[in-house]
Amino acid sequence: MTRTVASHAFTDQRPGTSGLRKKVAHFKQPHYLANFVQAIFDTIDATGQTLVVGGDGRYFNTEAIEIILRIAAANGIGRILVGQDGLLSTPAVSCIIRKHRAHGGIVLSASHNPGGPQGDFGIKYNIGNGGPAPEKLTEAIYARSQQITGYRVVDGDIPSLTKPGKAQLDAMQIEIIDSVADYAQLMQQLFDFDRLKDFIKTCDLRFDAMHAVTGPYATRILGDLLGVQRDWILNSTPLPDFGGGHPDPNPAHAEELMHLLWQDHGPVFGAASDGDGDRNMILGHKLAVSPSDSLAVLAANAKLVPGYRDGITGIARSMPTSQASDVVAEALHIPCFETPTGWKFFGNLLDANQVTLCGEESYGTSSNHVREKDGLWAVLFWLNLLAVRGQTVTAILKDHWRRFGRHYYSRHDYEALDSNIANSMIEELRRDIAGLSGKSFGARTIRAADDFTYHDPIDGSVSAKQGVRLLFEGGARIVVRLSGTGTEGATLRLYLESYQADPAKHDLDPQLALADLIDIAENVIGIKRQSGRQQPDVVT
Ligand code: VG1
Ligand code: CO
Repeated sequence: MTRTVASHAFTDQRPGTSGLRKKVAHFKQPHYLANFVQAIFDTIDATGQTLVVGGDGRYFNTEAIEIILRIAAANGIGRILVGQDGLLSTPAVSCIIRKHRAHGGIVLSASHNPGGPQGDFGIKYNIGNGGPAPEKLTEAIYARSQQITGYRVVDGDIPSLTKPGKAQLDAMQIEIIDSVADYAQLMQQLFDFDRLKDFIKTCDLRFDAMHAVTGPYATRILGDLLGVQRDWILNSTPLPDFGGGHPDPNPAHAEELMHLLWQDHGPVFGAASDGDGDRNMILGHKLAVSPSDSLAVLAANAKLVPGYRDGITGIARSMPTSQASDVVAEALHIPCFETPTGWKFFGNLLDANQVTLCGEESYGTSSNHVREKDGLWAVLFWLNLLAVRGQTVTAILKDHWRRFGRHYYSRHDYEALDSNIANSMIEELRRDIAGLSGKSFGARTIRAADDFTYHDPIDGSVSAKQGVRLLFEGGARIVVRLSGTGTEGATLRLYLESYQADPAKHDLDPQLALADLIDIAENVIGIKRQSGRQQPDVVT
């Protein structure tokens, strides 16, 4: 039976970089999640259609799925595919939407943010191409959420999600599906699994699932299909609080893996994935690959991997991501696009076949096989490259730098700043932009400065205020923007990049190579001066 529950609008339901993210306690307020879900259904019109639903298994995942199922049934959704145990990685949702021609899907995740009762929760709508809803749609959902006065629900038994099978909720069919099968099949189409199996017998490696959603995927694909030893797949059981950790695969948060790779006779390959399985970190022995470099290396070597044997049509990177991939695109005579931060901006370019590979500096890389970034895909891509080239990660990276030059790169995050201070810092910088070009600081001269505006070449939409850029002669850059995924105060991200062509200077610590830019950033923006912070919270 369908009934309507009266509620009132919440003013803070505008999705950020990747969906709506708030503290768990905020999401658990009566009607908060239900309102947003009703706003999605009011906006998309999926009556009689198929949707996909799953999450990264964090605290509140199962309760949220139950709420979504009740509202979906009451809104006339025909069929819902739900991941077993409520689990689906973000790239798997994308894969399943595409394969089963679903109308769209709902991803429950706050990605790399910590989970548990005190942690974060999130919800995101993906469209029929498998990718995050574009801004036009997220804005429409937000607008609807501001007018909502109630939502519809169906009462009745919700099936247990622990086993694959079919059930009914009112007129809606619920299909509980194997969370891994479709995704694993796609990976087998893209990579040379026979070769990988042989290679893996010879390779000392570790994969860290960080107690997040990639556990079951890594166990099936790396373990069962490729023969990686079980104890080399670390933290493979998804936990509602990610074992108390921060499921962000970077050198700062993947401490256990870093420790193993930095041992004298440690493994030669290491990788990790985030809460929802869309990020990846790649490590060699005592070496962390910068995500921007990773995109460039994959692009330069794509033809060695079966799924990309015919070459790539183009590359897209988010604006703050280093220009390492631009240099590769130039050498390959293919276009390179610069988009705002967030995977939703890659969808149009991928759908129009303008690009094959996409990447972000925030440990995100993927291709046209789905419309999300894809952690395990990047790991398999690297392993396939190592197998074909018969070289270590370190050798491949150094060879890449010799050929294309090195883009030293780093991101400094200042977390949970007072929002007023952070906003006024950015506003002040915007006011100063006009006067900055032509200014010199030591050996560096600012060639141009602006606040990045993106003109989508496919649908003509315009996204302004995407980050302040200081562009220096010779290609160095300083970029500053505020995060759109945080849930506490404001997080300010400072991105630093400097190009070095000379191979004799390719072995510096990035913080040293970027030291003068770091000083210039402080001089111009004054983050430390204005926030009172002595240093960034996270350096990657
Ligand atoms: C961050 C990253 C961005 C990424 C987004 C979602 O956004 O910088 O590159 O797309 O997280 O990643 P922001 O606005 O905080 O800088 V995930 O793995 O949350 O889906
Ligand atoms: Co993520």
